[in-house]
Amino acid sequence: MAKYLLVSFKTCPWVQRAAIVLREKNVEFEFRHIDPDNRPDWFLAISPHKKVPVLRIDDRVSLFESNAIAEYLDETIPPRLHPEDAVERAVNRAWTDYVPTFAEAVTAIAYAGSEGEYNQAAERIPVPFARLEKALEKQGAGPFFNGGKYALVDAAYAPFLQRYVFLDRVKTLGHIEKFPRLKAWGEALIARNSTHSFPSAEFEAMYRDNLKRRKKWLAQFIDGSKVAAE
Ligand SMILES: N[C@@H](CCC(=O)N[C@@H](CS)C(=O)NCC(=O)O)C(=O)O
Repeated sequence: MAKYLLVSFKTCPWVQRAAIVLREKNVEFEFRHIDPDNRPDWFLAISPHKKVPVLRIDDRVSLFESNAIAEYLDETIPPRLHPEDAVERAVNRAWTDYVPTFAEAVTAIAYAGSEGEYNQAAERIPVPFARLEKALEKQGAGPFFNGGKYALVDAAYAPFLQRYVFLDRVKTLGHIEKFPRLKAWGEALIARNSTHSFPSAEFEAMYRDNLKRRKKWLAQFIDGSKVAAE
């Protein structure tokens, strides 16, 4: 088995996606967390966009972009997480391409500078939620995107469904309750061990600390908000 090093910022959702795929495949890897504000030279030398994740393989090759990393791992290490059927696989890839749009819609509230901007951003969240809810009609009884079998597309959405829950606990949004399939999918992904790089409560606390440090409008609600679940 090759030697894998995953270079990370602790709370990066795109790193989390790559880590999920490694864990789903039971691959041993070194998880190296670096400081976003003080990126070491060895990292700058192997990361073309200076971003995480980077997956370094056998101290020889460096892969970047979480989707490319996930696809590479799926092509090289069993079990295959993409569906066997080519049409189903294409549909999964299409919805995976939608992740950045979904991610931006869910997390924009964390970057809003005023109440007005926050409300505007919050109002946009149901748009991608409704689209995913419709896509999930094909999942049957679930609990995953394609039904019973966990797939690469699940790994791509898990970090952002988790962040919605974190943000909803800081200041109630109440959107996901209107999309029962999406809600159940998110719960199944959050319940899955592979989703977690850190103990849940510790990770949520880290996420909240980041929000506080960012000093945007939402930050004022952190101390009084519901305590993270164990
Ligand atoms: N499209 C990239 C996004 C990666 C990304 O945005 N990573 C963030 C951390 S979560 C980063 O490294 N930001 C540093 C920067 O923009 O300079 C992927 O999927 O890997």
